Amino acid sequence: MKYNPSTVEAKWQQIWAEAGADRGSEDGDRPTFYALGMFPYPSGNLHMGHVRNYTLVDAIARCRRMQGYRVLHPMGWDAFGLPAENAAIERGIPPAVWTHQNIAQMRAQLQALGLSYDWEREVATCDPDYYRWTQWLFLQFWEAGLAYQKEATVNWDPVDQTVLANEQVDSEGRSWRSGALVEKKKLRQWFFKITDYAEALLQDLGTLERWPEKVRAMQANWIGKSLGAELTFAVVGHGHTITVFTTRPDTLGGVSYVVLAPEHPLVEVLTAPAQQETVANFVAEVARESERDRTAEDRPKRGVCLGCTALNPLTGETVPIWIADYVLAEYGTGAVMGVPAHDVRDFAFAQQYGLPVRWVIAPKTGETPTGAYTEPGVMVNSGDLDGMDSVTAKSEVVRRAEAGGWGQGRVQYRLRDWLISRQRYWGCPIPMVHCPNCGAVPVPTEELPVVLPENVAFTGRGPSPLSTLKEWVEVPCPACGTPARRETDTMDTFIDSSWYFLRFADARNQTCLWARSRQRLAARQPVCGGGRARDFAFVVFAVFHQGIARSGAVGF
Ligand code: ANZ
Ligand code: ZN
Repeated sequence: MKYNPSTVEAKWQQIWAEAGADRGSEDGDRPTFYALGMFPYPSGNLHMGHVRNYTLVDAIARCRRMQGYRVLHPMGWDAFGLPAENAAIERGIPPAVWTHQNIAQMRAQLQALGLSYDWEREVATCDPDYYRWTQWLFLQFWEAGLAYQKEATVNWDPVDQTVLANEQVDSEGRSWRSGALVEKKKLRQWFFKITDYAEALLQDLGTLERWPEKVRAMQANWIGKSLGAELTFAVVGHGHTITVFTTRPDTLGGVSYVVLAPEHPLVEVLTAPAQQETVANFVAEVARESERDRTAEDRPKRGVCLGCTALNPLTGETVPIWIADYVLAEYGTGAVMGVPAHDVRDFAFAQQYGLPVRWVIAPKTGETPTGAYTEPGVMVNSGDLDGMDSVTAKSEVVRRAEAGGWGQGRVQYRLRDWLISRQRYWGCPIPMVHCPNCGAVPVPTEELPVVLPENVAFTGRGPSPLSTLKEWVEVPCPACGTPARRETDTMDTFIDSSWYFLRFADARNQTCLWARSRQRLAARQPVCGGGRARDFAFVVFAVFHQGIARSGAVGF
């Protein structure tokens, strides 16, 4: 007999489907197992990477079933995102239509492969039934003070008058569509306050059993905990002070200059009249550079001096104040004490601009360093600290700073709050309304979902089609009834995909995100009903953990 896969396999797949062979069973005392493969973006067709990945998970799921486990093996779609908008612009197909066509196509392909999914639990993040709970999560965060707005820099296309995603800016800094040089512009954006969880996330990396060490190390670096100090330098002849963040208070005696980020609020105030033009030009130039370029190791560091000086709180010496591209506004205090003798970047900067280099830590081997010496050693050229071990000197300088009122010890995390606003159409609407009287007002949970309108005109130019859709945007304020405007930003798609593994456990629940009774299936804490605060903390934790894991994994 000839083996004809398309008839034999189709026949048995049909029989398995009718028998519910792959359904995640919810009763019985058998042990549970959750076989979760990362759900795909519905780009159109499966590729071999999908086949490889999903076949592996399927083999595990089948093996566990044979071993007697009740297995949860779901599949769904990470269905919001930019490619659907691009397809709409290029081919004139609405993003929703394009996405659903792709889902149908890829589902059929997965089914033809005979993968043992429980299709009754299928979810797509672009379905109101799913994103209603994404919005619900947002409102929980808002209530808990974990969702907030602040100004942040976006890529602005001055020709199309639109915000661009990083992927829409080419390597020369031009817009993919208009070709215009992309500008940086400040807009009010929504953030999740994940930094509140920095320490907890870091501590809990230790509980991830059997995770590869390199993955845990990557996550730890992403959180980037630094122990250091904030030290204050008085500006000579001004009432102002500059506070720097340093991980090396032991090198305070070796400071040759103080350097601010070009965006630092004191730059304008401190610049000497003679330097004003040079400084303004430099600030404008740096504003056009990306953070990656600014911090690249192999690139010359550039800066200009402001024409004023600061007082070293330890030695009483005065040092010049500069601004430089390698100092970032958002990290630490946006100001650095420059110690060329012990920091590689500062050394390069000092070489470039002829600033002095003074070693205050000597290697214990007795050698004389020629470049930046970054290891611990023995204190030299530091007055009464001389001879002290540099590690001891670190805490001694902090102690003196605290006693003298010119500084204090501080923990700094590299992790930043999560910028979740996207000025895009094809995403989960942020369920907020802006009222002229009340400010930002949450949409009441009973009114969720805030449905994304699907009949929109798509040109790819100008602002997001959402913001021009009058009948959608104009709503009464939920609190006072005054005419108000819906938030037109949508959420970063990483939020949609940060919690889907929870929804699979209870995919059809209409009254909550995930009910307590499904606890055993997913073998985790529930998030519905009483004990909200604690449950909620968990979701935040889970959501953020995933969010960070993923953003770390793709390296941004
Ligand atoms: C003086 C110093 C001397 C430093 C020395 C290092 C070595 P991590 O470990 O990543 O936290 N820094 C602080 N704020 C900065 C900013 N906004 N932009 C760029 N650099 C900044 O790095 C902390 C060190 O990075 C700080 O310690 C500061 O340089 C620099 F021998 O202060 B250090
Ligand atoms: Zn109002």
